[in-house]
Amino acid sequence: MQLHILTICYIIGSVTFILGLKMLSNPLTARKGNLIAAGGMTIAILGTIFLYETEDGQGLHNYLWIFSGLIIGAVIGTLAAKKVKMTAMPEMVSLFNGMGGACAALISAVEFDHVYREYRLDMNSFADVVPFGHYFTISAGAIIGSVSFAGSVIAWGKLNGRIKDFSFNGQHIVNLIILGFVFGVAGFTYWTSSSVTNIWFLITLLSAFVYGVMFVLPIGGADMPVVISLLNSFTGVAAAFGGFLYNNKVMLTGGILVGAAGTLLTMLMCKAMNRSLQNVLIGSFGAKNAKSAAATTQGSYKEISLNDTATCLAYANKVMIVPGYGLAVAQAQHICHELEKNLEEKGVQVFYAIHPVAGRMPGHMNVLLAEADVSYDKLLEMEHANEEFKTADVVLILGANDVVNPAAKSDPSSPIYGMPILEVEQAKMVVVNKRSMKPGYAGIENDLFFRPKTSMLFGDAKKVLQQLVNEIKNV
Ligand code: TAP
Repeated sequence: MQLHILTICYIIGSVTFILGLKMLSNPLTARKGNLIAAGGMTIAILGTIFLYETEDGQGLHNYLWIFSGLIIGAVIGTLAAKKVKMTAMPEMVSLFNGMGGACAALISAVEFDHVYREYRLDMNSFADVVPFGHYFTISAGAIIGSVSFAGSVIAWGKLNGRIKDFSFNGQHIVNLIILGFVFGVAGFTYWTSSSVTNIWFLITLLSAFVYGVMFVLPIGGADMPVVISLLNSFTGVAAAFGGFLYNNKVMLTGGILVGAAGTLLTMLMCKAMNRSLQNVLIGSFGAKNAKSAAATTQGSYKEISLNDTATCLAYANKVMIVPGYGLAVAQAQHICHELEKNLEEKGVQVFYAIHPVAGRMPGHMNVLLAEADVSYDKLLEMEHANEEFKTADVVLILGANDVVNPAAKSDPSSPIYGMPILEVEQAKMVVVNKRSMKPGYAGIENDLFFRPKTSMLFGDAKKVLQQLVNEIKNV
């Protein structure tokens, strides 16, 4: 009977994950979707804690450990989520993803220890007593989980600027050797009759960790979005292996959903960057190229005053706003929405052009603008936006840089070469708001700022937008 109720809990969990994921695809339903999936997850966790029985009819009894872990985790997670600044959200998401990978690796390590003790692996070889399928599930969860954990920690450091891109000649060969070593030791652990199989397993875990670090370190320029999505899918797959190990259906469903969603996102990000996955992982992007591209741009730029910008905006028929990472840094989404409403009151059509990798996490600009209640209909995806620019009078770029950099189309030496960009120059006039002439995430100069159609409006996006709103009221 207990088992049947637990199965129902798992079905509820699985269904709510699918519903939640579906609802997450639209900002209007995303919050509710998140809550529904979290509710389903809570039911599945509580069901497991109170209703799970082993084959010999034993339930879980170590409640002190379980609830201590749950409470500590819940307190840290809640405080971190409440305290985090919106701008630090991408790095926190990366860290949380890494924690998922670490959990999956730990589950595999615990199961390894379980098998090790049960079958006295200090005296027997794994291959003699455990089917290969079971060992494969344990080691795959351990390896993928460790890679995901290590890679996500490096991604976290890169997103908050603490870790710089690092690459050296032949790094990809070194990485392949490390990967070969990981698989080699994992295989050796299964077949060896060594009395220290557990040490070999530990070496597998550690070398997978080193591979995770080495695999993400060299990826620079603007290719991080692809890697972040790939790490998401790794965590999902590692969790699914955990589900297999414990025959836990809800963990399996959750892992498969995250793995599949992460894989789809990786493919979408590759498409957005116009790269193949292989190109991102073993291509030669990074700081070296960034520097050579940075040195090439020359010339002078022209500035525009607040007053002139306000006049151009107020008398335009159609204005396209291009939000970027700087808008999130300035937390200027609310005042941006106010500017949009003021312009519309004056009969100006306003749209937002959304680049798929603008900001620092997938869907960053959508989330940011949804927070300020910007209508979803106003958000145009890149292809649609590139059509609309042709009929726009003014393009107002707010804290975006790489996603409008023409070098992506014209400079084969640029680390962002090949990435589709928002083609803002098709509009009659381009106004760029940023604080200085400093480059964006890819670390390269932007020739757009020096082009005849472009005018620079320097200042923090929030302050500039506030002043623009005031000026427009008087136009
Ligand atoms: P970026 O190219 O990073 O440019 C942002 C610009 O905002 C900077 O040039 C900065 O110039 C300006 N800025 C910063 N704070 C500001 C403020 N308070 N007010 C006004 N401007 C401000 O951003 P993007 O165009 O959105 O491109 C995103 C980049 O990040 C791409 O290279 C992408 O590949 C990468 N990336 C994306 C992701 C995901 S998943 N989306 C993940 C990792 C990396 P100043 O300092 O001069 O103000």
